[in-house]
Amino acid sequence: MRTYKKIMIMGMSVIVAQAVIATSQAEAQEGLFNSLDKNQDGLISQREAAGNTKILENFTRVDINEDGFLSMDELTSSPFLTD
Ligand SMILES: [Ca+2]
Ligand SMILES: [Ca+2]
Repeated sequence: MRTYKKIMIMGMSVIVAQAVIATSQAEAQEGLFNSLDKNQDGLISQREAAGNTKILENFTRVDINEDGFLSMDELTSSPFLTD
């Protein structure tokens, strides 16, 4: 029974740690988004993306709805920008 409890606690710690990592990544991307969105219209244009090589290189792939701008959702859900 004690072993079972230990395993439960270990498992829960892993889940909590993963949630913390996921949250900090999302926060980092939000911070990145806000710093790139110079005119603060809630979208990143190709010109604004010029400040970040990684985003610029993946711009067309991150721009899921192909409107020529990156929204916060497109940026945070993109698999191309994670390290
Ligand atoms: Ca903008
Ligand atoms: Ca878009």
